[in-house]
Amino acid sequence: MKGSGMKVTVAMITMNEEGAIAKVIADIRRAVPEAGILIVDSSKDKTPEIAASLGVEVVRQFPPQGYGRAMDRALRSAQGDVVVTLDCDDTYPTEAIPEMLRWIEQGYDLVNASRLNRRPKAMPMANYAANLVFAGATYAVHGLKTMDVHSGMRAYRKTMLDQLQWNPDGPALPVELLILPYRKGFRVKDIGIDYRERVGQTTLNRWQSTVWTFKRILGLRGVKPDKV
Ligand SMILES: Nc1nc2c(ncn2[C@@H]2O[C@H](COP(=O)(O)OP(=O)(O)O)[C@@H](O)[C@H]2O)c(=O)[nH]1
Ligand SMILES: [Mg+2]
Repeated sequence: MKGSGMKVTVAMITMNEEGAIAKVIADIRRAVPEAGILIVDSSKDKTPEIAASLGVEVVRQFPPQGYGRAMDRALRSAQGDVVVTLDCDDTYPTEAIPEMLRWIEQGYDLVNASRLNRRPKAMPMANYAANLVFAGATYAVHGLKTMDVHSGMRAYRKTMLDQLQWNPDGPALPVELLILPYRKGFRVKDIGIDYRERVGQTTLNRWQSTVWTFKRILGLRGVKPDKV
């Protein structure tokens, strides 16, 4: 980021996002011109060609191995001091990236961009209600205050990621990527963002995602900080 000397990589996972990718890349470049962009791509459509033609680093993961495996690869292969993630479907506001980076500069290890500080018009009521239940459970079990454990928009300090071991298999990895660092004693910051309607089809399987959200919330109960 300008002035701070931090090297930033914006890492996205992509599956058949040819309708959105060029816009999302342009928006990222406008928001953080110095950042590198990486995609882990499992598309059958033109997404990887479009990204490569725009100078983005493309890692192919084909056939698709699911959200978790793709996100794992993205977080592990991104270079630099900070890794910013967002969906490649034009739902998240890239304008919020500089603010997220400022919080990292100020010493936070993870910034979670919450879509749910008020109800987003783009989110169906059932999803909103489910997210409130997940937030309540996360607070009850871990004491972590956030409205949005499923946000795909985050900034992670790379040295923190290097110290964490998450389970990349199964749905709802974002839940673990938020709660695990918090339990380990890293500094987690929540900011509110606006959320837009998706371009293209969702890959979300509601039932699987709900079951895995609770599995991950409960499975992390015993995690203790290894920092003092
Ligand atoms: N590489 C890769 N990307 C995926 C896979 N599944 C989903 N994605 C991408 O992950 C992001 C989030 O998925 P999305 O369908 O938007 O989930 P939603 O936000 O819960 O509706 C999008 O950018 C998808 O293209 C996968 O198996 N492999
Ligand atoms: Mg999405």
